[in-house]
Amino acid sequence: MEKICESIKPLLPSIKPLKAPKGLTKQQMEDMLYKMCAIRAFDSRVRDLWMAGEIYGLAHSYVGAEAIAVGACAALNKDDYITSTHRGHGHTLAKGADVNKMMAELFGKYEGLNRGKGGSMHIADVDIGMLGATGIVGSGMPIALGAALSSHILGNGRIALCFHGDGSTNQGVWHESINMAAAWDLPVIFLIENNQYAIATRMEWVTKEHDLYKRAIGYGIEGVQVDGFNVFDVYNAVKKAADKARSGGGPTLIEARYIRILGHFVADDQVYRDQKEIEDCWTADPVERLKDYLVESGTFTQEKVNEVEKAAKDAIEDAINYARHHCTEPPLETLYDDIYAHGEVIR
Ligand SMILES: Cc1ncc(C[n+]2csc(CCOP(=O)(O)OP(=O)(O)O)c2C)c(N)n1
Ligand SMILES: [Mg+2]
Repeated sequence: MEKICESIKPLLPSIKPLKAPKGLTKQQMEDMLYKMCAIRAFDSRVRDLWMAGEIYGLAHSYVGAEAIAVGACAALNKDDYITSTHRGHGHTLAKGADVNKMMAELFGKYEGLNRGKGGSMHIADVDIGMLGATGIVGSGMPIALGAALSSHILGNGRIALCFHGDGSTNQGVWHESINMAAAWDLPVIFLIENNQYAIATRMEWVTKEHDLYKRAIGYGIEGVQVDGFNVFDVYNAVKKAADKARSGGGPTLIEARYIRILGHFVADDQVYRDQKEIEDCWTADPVERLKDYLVESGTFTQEKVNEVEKAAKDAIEDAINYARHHCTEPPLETLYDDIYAHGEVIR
C-alpha cells in the first residue's frame, strides 16, 4: 500500500491494503498466486509471440488485471458460468482452462480448445463454464443473463458472472440486461473491469458519473466498488454476491477499479497517454502486491513464493513448446465442422 504512487490514487478511490479473508486456506492462496503468475507469464509471452508473427489475429493483454479474474473465479464454483471479453485470457485461465490447449488455440492449432478456429478473441471452454470471449463489446451481458435464466428455471444452483469493461457500460444491451436480471431476480453478477480506458478514450470524457457501481441504484440492485489491483478485495465482493445470487437474492453490480497499464492491444504503444501515469501504475502491480503480502504476513517464505512463480512461468514455456512443436494445423476437411451446435456439416 505504502509503495503505491500518490499520483494515481485519485483514479483508484477504492484502493485498500491486502488482507487475506478469514477462512481462506493456504492452498487457496497458493492457487491464487500461481494463477496470477501464470496469467502474467502467459500474456507477457503472448505479446512476444504476436510481435514475432507466431500468433494470429489480435490479442489484448490481461497484464495488470490478474487480481480481478483470479479473485472472482476463486469465489465461484467449478460449474458456475462466466462470460468474457476481447481481453479474455485471464478469465479463461482463472476459470481453470488447460494452458496447453489455450496456447495451442492462440497458435491456431487443431489441438486448441476450439480446434484453432476461435483464437484469442473467441476462445471458449464450456466444460468449465467459460461460455466464451467475444470481440463485440458488451455482448457477454445477454449471454450471462441467458445462462442465469436457465439456472433459475432449472433450479440447478449455478450462477453466472459477466466480466466486462467500462467501455461496454454505455451500450444499450448493458442496461437492458441488468434491468431484466434485476426485475426477475436472476442469479448473475455483473463485474465491470473499470480500467479507465476504452482503447484511447478516457472514461471521464464519455461518462459524467465516474463511479460506475452507482448505476446499480437505477435498477434497484446492490452496487459495490472494489480495488481491482487487490485479489482479496475482489474475492470478498464476488463471494458475497455469489452467496446472495445462489440463495435467490438476485444480481449484484461490482465495479473493480484498476488502471490499464499496457496498451489496448499488444502492439499499442500508447502515444496518447501520459507516460508518467503508466510508470506510476506499476507501483500498484497486483502480482507484486500479492507476493509482498504473502511474505510480509508470514503466510509463505520468499523461497516458496519464488518457487510458485517459477512453476507458473515454466508451465507457460511448456505450453509454447507444445503449441509450437507438438500440435498440427487444422485439416482442410474440418473447415465446416462445428459451425452448428449439433455438429451437422452444411455445405
Ligand atoms: C460493439 C463494439 N463497438 C466497438 C468495438 C471496438 N472496440 C474494441 S475494444 C473497445 C474498447 C473496449 O473498452 P472496455 O470495454 O473498457 O474494455 P478494455 O479494452 O478497456 O478492457 C472498442 C470500442 C467493438 N469491438 N464492439
Ligand atoms: Mg476499459
